[in-house]
Amino acid sequence: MPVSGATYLDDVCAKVEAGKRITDDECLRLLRSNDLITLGKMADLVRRRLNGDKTYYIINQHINYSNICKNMCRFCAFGKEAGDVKAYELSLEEIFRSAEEGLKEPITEFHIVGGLHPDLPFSFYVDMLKGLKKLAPDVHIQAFTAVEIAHMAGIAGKSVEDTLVELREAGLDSIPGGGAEIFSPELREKVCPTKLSGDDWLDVMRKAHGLGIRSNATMLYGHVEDPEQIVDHLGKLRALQDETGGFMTFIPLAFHPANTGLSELPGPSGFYSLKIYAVSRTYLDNFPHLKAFWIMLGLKLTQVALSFGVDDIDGTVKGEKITHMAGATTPECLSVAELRRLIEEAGRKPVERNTVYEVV
Ligand code: V47
Repeated sequence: MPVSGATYLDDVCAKVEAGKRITDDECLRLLRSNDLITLGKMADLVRRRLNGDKTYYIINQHINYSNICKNMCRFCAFGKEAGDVKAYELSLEEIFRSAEEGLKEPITEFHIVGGLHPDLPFSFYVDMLKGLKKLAPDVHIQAFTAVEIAHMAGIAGKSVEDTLVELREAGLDSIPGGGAEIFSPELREKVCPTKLSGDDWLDVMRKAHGLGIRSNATMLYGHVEDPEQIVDHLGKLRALQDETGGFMTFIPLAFHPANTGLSELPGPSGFYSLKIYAVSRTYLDNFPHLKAFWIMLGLKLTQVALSFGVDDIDGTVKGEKITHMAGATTPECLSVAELRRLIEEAGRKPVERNTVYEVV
């Protein structure tokens, strides 16, 4: 369906209709445009080419094993210093018990993320993976952001490659997309000065993909970033995907300000969120999927985002803590029936997937 109309985005629309890649300058123009409907139509065209009417969901469980973190990023309400009244650390037994609880549902994925704990030994992470695989050999383990993996390599005194190989041998199946934030060093200096650099985040992913470990990628938006920094972030992801093909999905994460060091900010509007989703879908032509993490985006906007490029709404998501500690008002989890209703009402076809997008 043609998307061009008499607007100043006509030339970009024509390129998208012809299946051509848009440039960084064109991406910037899209981000600066307020013609949301045209942006949505372009994104919907790309989405339909890649995924038809399908919208994916997964039955999964999140395990946030500890919030003790030596980074203390300003946008994060989850990370706490050891000794803080809100700091916690699950033992391996508690992690396995929480997994057993999750296994009462037909889950196909454990999604595991934590803070950068200064003291836990590398063996803790290896034993966690081994124990979970023993408990549920068929459940995919998507665990540890690139930032955690670089941290573990430092703790273990190993290279990133050797760390990844050892984690994979213990049960790691793929890597979630967290920790990317916005790659710009100037922005990182303002909001997460001690965190792994953007280039190093990309390098961990390059190495993982080189070993055949697939991953996701994220972008935290709606804080102090500018359009140029967004284009730079998306550009680096598109280039790495051209090189490795190892990314499965891109997930823009809507910033939640409550209880963070940036609590004076309002957080992203609905208009801005839909623009970010639509432009990401159109620009990242080599990413097969675009995910709306409903916990962060909210249920109503997630449903609307299905017309702005999104083909995946994550899943039942039991046990998520990162967003809820930052004031998210979304439910703690959703049932399959609720997920399917949300998708069907938007005129899409719900499809249960596993982590690597095989139909369940
Ligand atoms: O890296 C932290 C973000 C990420 C806040 O790969 C915040 O499928 C909003 O990456 N407001 C961790 N976001 C979670 C994550 C994720 C989530 C769901 C699916 C996948 C996937 C990955 O959460 C962090 C950071 O970017 N975050 N604090 C906040 N206040």
